[in-house]
Amino acid sequence: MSDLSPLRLDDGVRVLALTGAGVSAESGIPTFRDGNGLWESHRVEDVASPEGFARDPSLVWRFYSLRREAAASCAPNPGHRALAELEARLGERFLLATQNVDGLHRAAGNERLVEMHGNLFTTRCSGCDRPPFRDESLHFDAIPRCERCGAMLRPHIVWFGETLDPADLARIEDFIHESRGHRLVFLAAGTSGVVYPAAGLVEVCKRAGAETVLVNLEAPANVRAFDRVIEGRSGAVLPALFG
Ligand code: BJW
Ligand code: ZN
Repeated sequence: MSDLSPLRLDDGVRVLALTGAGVSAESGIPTFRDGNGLWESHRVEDVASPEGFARDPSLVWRFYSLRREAAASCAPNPGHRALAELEARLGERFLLATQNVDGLHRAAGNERLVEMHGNLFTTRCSGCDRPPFRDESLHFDAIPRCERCGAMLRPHIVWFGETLDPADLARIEDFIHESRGHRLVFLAAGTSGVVYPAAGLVEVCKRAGAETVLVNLEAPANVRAFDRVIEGRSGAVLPALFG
């Protein structure tokens, strides 16, 4: 049994949290790499990449429409709520970087939030620079088109091989940089540590002098970079950790 003693959250501590699919698993949203990691026999890379979209945009829209439909009926779990409470407690000494696109952290109340891989309920145009917009619509038949330029619309998601928004990365880097001279805790939860640049944040934080803590069901790829590893469900461990 892992040590569940609470994190020392003394005055001045800063916390950078990184979450992955495991944190939403207890809300009923499937993870990417547990099980066989396939969706209807397609590899994730084939439906979540620019090449996949160019090859078969209707398949990609079907994948994201099913995900929109499923996520719309899910609610935050105690792991999400614990992170929202931690933000309420620490204010600007807290930042949450999530790889999840389901919007559940915002639904739980987190506002100091960077959605590194985009958002499931946001769409953008693949042809013009019209700003991304909130969109809950489902597309199982026709591929949606931009009203302004006629090009295909696409989910506002960071696919494999695409770069993350530089402003999002800068916000995370600035938070780490501003933590110099303070106690910094890097807390990762529910992520397999294989997708970069998120998987590299633990090393960046260590170089900045952070204590590194991991909450995960099983040891992920980058487990050795963590000072403290708590194996367990985030919905049970996170509330205990901030107790
Ligand atoms: C629980 C639990 C419970 C279960 N409680 N735990 C450096 C080295 C090698 C490769 C690269 C590199 N830098 C960049 C790359 C290329 C690539 C990459 O990382 N590839 C690797 C796979 C090798 N990265 C990119 O392409 C990124 N772009 C980029 O870096 O641009 C510059 C560049 C381009 C090209 C080359 C080089 C540089 C973009 C990555 C975007 C990823 N997008 C996806 C899909 C879209 C989102 C969507 O449709 O929803 O995002 S991939 C998919 O994986 C998704 C996730 O956000 C992401 C991470 O997965 P996550 O969250 O870790 O989930 P799982 O399922 O893997 O793990 C869940 C974990 O939870 C498990 O460990 C469970 O045990 C645990 N768990 N229940 C606690 N209750
Ligand atoms: Zn357009």
